[in-house]
Amino acid sequence: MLLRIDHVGIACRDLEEKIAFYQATFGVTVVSREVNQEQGVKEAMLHVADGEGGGSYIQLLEPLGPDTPVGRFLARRGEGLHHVAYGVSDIEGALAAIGGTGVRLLDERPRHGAMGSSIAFLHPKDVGGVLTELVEAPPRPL
Ligand code: CMX
Ligand code: CO
Repeated sequence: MLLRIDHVGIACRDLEEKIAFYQATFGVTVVSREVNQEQGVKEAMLHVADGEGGGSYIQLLEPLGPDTPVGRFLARRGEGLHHVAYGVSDIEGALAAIGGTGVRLLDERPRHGAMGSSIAFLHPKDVGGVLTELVEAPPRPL
């Protein structure tokens, strides 16, 4: 069901500062910057590698305010690893299969993610304490 690790999501207070750190330290490049109002974040995707199902990225996340998922996370735990995202080829099928195992779905239907992807989250309490995201990449242009 899982194609690859699509990205790791990292919560930070200052997006530009963390982008500069990742570029200087790991030589990775920003391939997308977006504001996602629905998710309450300003974010950047930094490219790590390409795989068969699509790329792998570091997703840096700055909250748009304190009353957002990443804002609450920063207040409670401080900066650091926020979630792991796995690539899937059929996100609706994956949600149906995983929901059927009893894991709580935070999104019954996919939402809009970075770079035209479809995303959905699984409850961290049902995944051993790991906030888990599923990502279906957009269809490749012909
Ligand atoms: N990783 C692991 N555990 C987490 C967590 C995280 N990122 N965020 C919260 N938790 C834990 C809390 O510590 C809490 O545990 P305890 O009860 O033991 O203290 C428990 O989950 C419930 O937390 P809560 O009080 O309900 O916290 P929130 O109201 O912040 O909700 C969550 C948590 C996961 C339901 C919410 O953050 C959510 O819906 N996330 C999905 C959307 C999201 O994170 N969007 C931003 C990223 C967008 C992107 O990747 O594109
Ligand atoms: Co993510």
